[in-house]
Amino acid sequence: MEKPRIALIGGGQIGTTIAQLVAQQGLGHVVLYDVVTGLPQGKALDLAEAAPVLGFDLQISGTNDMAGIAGADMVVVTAGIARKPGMDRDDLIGVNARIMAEVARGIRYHAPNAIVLVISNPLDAMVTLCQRLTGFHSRRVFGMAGVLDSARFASFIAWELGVSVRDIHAPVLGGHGDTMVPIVRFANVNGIPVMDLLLRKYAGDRQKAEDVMAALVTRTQNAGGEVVELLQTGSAFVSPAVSAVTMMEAVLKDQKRLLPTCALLNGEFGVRGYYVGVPCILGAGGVEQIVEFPLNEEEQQMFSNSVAAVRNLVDHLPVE
Ligand code: TXD
Repeated sequence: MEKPRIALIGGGQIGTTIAQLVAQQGLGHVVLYDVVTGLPQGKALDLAEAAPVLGFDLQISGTNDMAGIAGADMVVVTAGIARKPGMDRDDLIGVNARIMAEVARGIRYHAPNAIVLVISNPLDAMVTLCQRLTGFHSRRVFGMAGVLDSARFASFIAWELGVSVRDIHAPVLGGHGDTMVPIVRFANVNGIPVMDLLLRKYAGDRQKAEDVMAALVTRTQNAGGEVVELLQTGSAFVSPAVSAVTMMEAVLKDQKRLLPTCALLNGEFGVRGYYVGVPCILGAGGVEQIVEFPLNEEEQQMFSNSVAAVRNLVDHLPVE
């Protein structure tokens, strides 16, 4: 069966890492597009020459002409600037909105049937702009953030409890910013609530367990900035890339995965007309279902606060 054609818009840190993962996993043929002359071509050639060692028979190409993405089945957008120390994701909106305007029009023209995964920050606003300007049905345009944020939450829990990351589920919903909503109630280690394991670790000291969990939540909300401060030259790219490829695989292999996804809500969770991170079933049709569940009072407060932050950003988008 013919492999799908995957177009990566943006051949930077994340785009290049995604290209390598896609090739290694044999997910599909790759075309890397970037505006920097020679960059996508050089990165594609380098990856293509790794094929005999990595053992993939795929077409890997690079282009500075957006016509090169013609006929893509899936488009992944990482085009845009990344944060530097001291910057908030929202500080990127001016530059990245103008880039997204150009990119979205190119996708609409060259890949009108593609499913589009947006990664560029500020994520909730960029995916909104991409969907508006492509005019694609919202189930075909969605964003990656929650899988990454949940991975970070799970990592911090694993390191605190001294258990394998493979046994942890720790969903994070809401906007991809400091107001993101780790769902503590659902955080578990193979079904055992994390809070119960913290109480066990701290000999029943509930206040200590709650303080530790609060610190894990805060670290999750600030995890992107923590990497930016250490790197000084850009933001995280391996964990975002692997998170994106998980979502891509769910679509390309029609896996019906239930994953946190930045999706356009149409009344779900009491929100209409905004892209927010919520549980979704991802399959060949893209966002095939939005999975609503009742939030408790604290979760509802945090979720509403996060939606308000998204709304404030989206309602002030500089580009229509
Ligand atoms: O969870 C998430 N969604 C976030 C996303 C996690 C981490 C990083 N997040 C954001 O992804 C980050 O804040 C940036 O906005 C994007 C891409 O991050 P990356 O680290 O890959 O940035 P780079 O290395 O600067 O790469 C961006 C590339 C670069 O090569 C530019 O030349 C290119 O984008 N670029 C363009 N490509 C195509 N078309 C246009 N117009 C364009 N403008 C710049």
